[in-house]
Amino acid sequence: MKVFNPMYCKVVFTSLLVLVVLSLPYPAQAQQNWTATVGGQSTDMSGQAAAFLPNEIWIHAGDSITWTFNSGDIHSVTFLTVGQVYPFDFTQGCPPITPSGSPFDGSSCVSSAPLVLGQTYQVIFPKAGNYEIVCLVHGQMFGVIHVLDPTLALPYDQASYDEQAKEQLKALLEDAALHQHHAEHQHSIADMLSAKVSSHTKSVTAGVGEIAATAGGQQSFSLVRFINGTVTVHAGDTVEWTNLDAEIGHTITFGTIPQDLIDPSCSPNCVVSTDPDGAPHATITSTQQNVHSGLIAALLEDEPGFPQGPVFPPTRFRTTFTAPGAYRYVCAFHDNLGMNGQVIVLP
Ligand SMILES: [Cu+2]
Repeated sequence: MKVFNPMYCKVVFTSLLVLVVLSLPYPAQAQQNWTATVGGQSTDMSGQAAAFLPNEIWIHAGDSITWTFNSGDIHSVTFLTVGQVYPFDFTQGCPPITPSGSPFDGSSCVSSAPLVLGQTYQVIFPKAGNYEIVCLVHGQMFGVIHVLDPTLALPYDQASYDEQAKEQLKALLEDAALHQHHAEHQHSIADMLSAKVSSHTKSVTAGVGEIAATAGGQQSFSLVRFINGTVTVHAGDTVEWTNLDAEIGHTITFGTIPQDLIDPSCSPNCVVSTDPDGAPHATITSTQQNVHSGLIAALLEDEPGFPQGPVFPPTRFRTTFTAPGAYRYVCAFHDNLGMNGQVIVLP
């Protein structure tokens, strides 16, 4: 019988060494700066991911995170205080806009401006706690930062987060591409969801999107395009645009982009009326007219604990064309991403 086992001895010695090391006073942690990304897009910018990538991060108190913005669509990095109302005007920050490198400990809000591709924003987290990160531009884009006491172990390293970010973005953009394929090859999506107000109506899908969730929050992908957006009709016909994106609003804008992007408008010498189902409806009589749908978006959800709101915003927009011509239109929000189309009106 073997009494002395060198292997056993080695294990005991190693275990003792580990215990000694663990019981030493914990060395002061170097304050780490973590990196993450905000948003992402396909090469042609049609696919947009409204997402914090990744949207759940564990760090130590004293650490910071630098977010790099990665899309032509704007986003913000914002930390509101508990109880603070999510503001309507994203251009003002939380408000205010706070400089990059601001500390957030839950006592007062911190927010970047709306930023795009290549810009960065850093936040320092001096105090342990679980903090929600939100985007003021996209209501269904949020995540959580877990700030732990420096003595506690962290579940992931930077390389893991880089990998998660890559995988999450890939999944979102693949979904967007799949929708583009379906939408272009089965125009019935738009037809199916179009309100058939008359037989002389053609429908265009003004954006498609879906919201996904991780344990840490929500992300969404959007196809920022008018799908089959070039349509040919005859004078007297109506074109109807329908937004199938739960996250991103769009506009249908002919001519000059107006100051007020939210409300419909038409000039000169024309008005936008409202159809019985709530959709704004313009009659355009010349290629010289400026017609703006206002914000068209999938109906906003009601939130638990808040009073029932009105049916808002309109989900559809209709335009009746009375004169032959080529009518180019854009989305006033996403013209920069290539979201445009054309209505060709034949006699
Ligand atoms: Cu748009």
